[in-house]
Amino acid sequence: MSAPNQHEWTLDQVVDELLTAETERRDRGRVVDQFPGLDLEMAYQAQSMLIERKVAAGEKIIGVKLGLTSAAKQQRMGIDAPLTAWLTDAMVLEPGAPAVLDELIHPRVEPEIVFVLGEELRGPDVTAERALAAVSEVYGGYEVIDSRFTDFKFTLPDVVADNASAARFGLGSIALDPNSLDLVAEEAIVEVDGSVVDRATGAAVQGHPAQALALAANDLGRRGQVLEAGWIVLTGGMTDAVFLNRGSTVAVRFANLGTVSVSGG
Ligand code: OOG
Ligand code: MG
Repeated sequence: MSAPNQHEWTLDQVVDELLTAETERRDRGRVVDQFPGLDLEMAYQAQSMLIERKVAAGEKIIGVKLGLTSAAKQQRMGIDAPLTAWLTDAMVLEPGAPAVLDELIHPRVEPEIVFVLGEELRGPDVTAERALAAVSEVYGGYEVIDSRFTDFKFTLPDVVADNASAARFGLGSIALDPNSLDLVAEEAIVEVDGSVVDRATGAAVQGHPAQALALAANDLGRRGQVLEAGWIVLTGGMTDAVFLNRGSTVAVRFANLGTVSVSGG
């Protein structure tokens, strides 16, 4: 559905542009420049339309991701507000599977604490405690982000419309009960080809990754949407993301959640 607005363009055009960039693996300029007046609310509408198009093409929604939940990410991207976006089954990389660089534009990898929901979460007014109580399993994971914008340069409406640079993600093989570890203290060490490049603890993610989960539930709740039982939630990059080069491996060593890695293939 094309939401009418007072501009000379439609949200369908915004979605067309972003999907074309993704399909043709071409980075492009910001959509806020091409479509003047594109605000945050319209950007979330465009994001919904974009994901509806993917669903119509056969992809299945399997969860949500948060973006820009840590100071490291916010500072790098120059945006100090978290955002939510969608995960589909087409984004999943099985353990050991490479991120195929020919399918991507300029992928970067970031460490993420990942939740699987045992029950639905419906905002608004979801607290971190309530959010954590809905979690059945915690994983150590990574996300491969791949902004459709040149040099990852974007404003908040741009990155929201672009489904928060979502491209690929993977989970480790260890699933823990959320009550069995201290998520604030859980450390992730990021290595590129065996050299440590960055590290952070779960405290980096909104003080506690469950705060990020509550934020997602409340954000979706305001738009009349629900986090469903069984869904995967990426709580946001704990550190700045690192470029993924061909033949190179990015590994994330979590203190208790095991090691996950991805190579550029
Ligand atoms: C936007 C997506 C941010 C995260 O975890 O913070 C994100 C970007 O950095 O391109 O996925
Ligand atoms: Mg991320």
